[in-house]
Amino acid sequence: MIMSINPWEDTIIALITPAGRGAVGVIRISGPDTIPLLSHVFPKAQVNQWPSHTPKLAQFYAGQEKLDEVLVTLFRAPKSYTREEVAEISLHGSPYILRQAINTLLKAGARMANPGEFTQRAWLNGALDLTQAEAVADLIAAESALAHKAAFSHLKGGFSDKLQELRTELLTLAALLELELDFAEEDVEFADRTQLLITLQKIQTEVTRLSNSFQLGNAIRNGIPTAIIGKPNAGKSTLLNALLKEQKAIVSDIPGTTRDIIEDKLFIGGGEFRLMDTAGIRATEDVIEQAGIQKTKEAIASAQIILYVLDSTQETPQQAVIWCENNLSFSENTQLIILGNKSDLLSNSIDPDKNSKYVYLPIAAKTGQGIEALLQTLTDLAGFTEVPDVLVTQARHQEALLHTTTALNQVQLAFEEQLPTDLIARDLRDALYHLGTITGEISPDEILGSIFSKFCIGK
Ligand SMILES: Nc1nc2c(ncn2[C@@H]2O[C@H](COP(=O)(O)OP(=O)(O)O)[C@@H](O)[C@H]2O)c(=O)[nH]1
Ligand SMILES: [Mg+2]
Repeated sequence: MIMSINPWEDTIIALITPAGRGAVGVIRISGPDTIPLLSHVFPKAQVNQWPSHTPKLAQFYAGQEKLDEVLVTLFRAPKSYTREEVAEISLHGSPYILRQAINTLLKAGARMANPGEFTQRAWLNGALDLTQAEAVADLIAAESALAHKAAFSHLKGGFSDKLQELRTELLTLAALLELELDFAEEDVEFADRTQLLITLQKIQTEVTRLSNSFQLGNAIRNGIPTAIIGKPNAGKSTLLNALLKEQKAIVSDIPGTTRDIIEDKLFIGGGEFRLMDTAGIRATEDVIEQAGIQKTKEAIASAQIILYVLDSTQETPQQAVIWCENNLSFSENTQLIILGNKSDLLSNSIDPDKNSKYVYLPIAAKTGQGIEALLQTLTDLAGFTEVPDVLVTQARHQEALLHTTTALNQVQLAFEEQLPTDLIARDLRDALYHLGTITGEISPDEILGSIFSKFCIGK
C-alpha cells in the first residue's frame, strides 16, 4: 500500500476517455505518488528513469496478471497539466481491462478523482486562473464554431488579459489614493482629480462594454432558445423539419398533431439555435392537447426568439401581431418574427405592414421557399455575424462585472461629491475585489505591492 505523506495531497486517478468500449481508453494519474504507482503496475520497467513527455511501451500488471500492453506517458512536475507528477496510460479500451486497471491503482493507494479535480489542482497550483479553468469545461462542452472559439480564447487567457489590464489601471488609481492617505496629515493631493476621473470613466466604459457582451456570450455558449409557435396546422412542424433538413416531427393535416415539445439544435452562422416545435395554441377539450399547450406557454417564456408561423390562407400578418401582443408576455429582449407560411397557395403576395416593429417573412415550409432568408435573419438577429474578440460567456463573470460597475459608480459619485480620500479608496478596493473574483486572484496586499513597486517609497 502506497500512502501519501499529506493526506490532502493524495494521488488521484480517473478514466479520461468516455466510458464504454473503444479502441483506446486513457487513465490519468496526478499527485505525488504517481511514480510509485507506475512502478507498482509496471514492475518490469525502470519507471524512475523514464524521461518526461515521452510515450513508453510497457506491460501493465494487475497483481500477478499481465493485463495489457500499453503506452504510458509521464509528465514530470511542474511541466504537467496539474503541475504535479502526472501520467497518462493508454490501454486497450475494453471495459474489463479499464476496470481491472483502475481497481489495481485504487488498491495501490490512488483515489478516484472528483469531477473537475485535475483542473482544480491546475488552478490551485497556479497553472490556470479561474476563467481559464472554467474555459476548459466550456471547450469540452462547445458544440458550435463560435462556442468553441470563445472557450478557446478564454482558455488561452484572452479574457484574463483583458481583466488584468483593467485591474492594473484600477490598481494605479488605488495606489495614488493610498499614497495620499499615507501622507494624510500633510494634506497633500498627489493625484489630479480631473485626470483620475478621466481614467475612471475609461475603466467604467470598458467594464460596461464587457458586461453588455454577456447577452451575446451567453447565446453563443448556451445556444439561443427559439420557439416555433402558432395555430394548429399552420405548418410549424413542417418548418422545424425544413430548418433541420430531416423529418424530425410528425406532419399531418390533422390539427393538434404535435403535443410534446420537439427540440433539436440548429447550427447556422457558426452559432447554435435550440429549436422548440410546439403544440398549436387553441381552445380544446382534449386533456393531452391542453397539457401540450401548457408546455407551449413555458417554451414561449423561455424563448429568446419566437417564430410565429401563420397559414397565409387563414390569417394575415396584422392579425398575427395583434394575437401575439394580446397573448404573449415576452421581455424586451425577446425577438418576434412573423412567418407567413403556405405562401405557395396564394395567388398574390401579401403586403406586410411597413410600420410594424416585427420582422415579417413570407415562406413556404413545404417547398423550402424563403427558408434561406429566414436562416439569414436568424443569424443577423443573434448577432453571430459581429462577435467581439473578448466577450463574457458566464453568468458568474457577468455578476461580478455588475458588482464592479456598482462599486465604480460609487467611486465616481465620491469623486464628484469630493468625499474624503479614504471613502473613495474603499469603494475602489470594492471594485478591485469584485474584478478579482473573476480570475480568482483577490489579495489586498497587491495594492501595497503596487505602491512600492511604482513609487519606491521604501518605508
Ligand atoms: N401548401 C403548403 N402546405 C403546407 C405548408 N407547410 C405545411 N403545410 C401542410 O399543412 C399541414 C399542417 O402542417 P404541420 O406542419 O403538421 O402543422 P402544425 O400543426 O403547425 O405543426 C400539413 O398537411 C402540411 O403538409 C406549406 O408551406 N405549403
Ligand atoms: Mg405540429
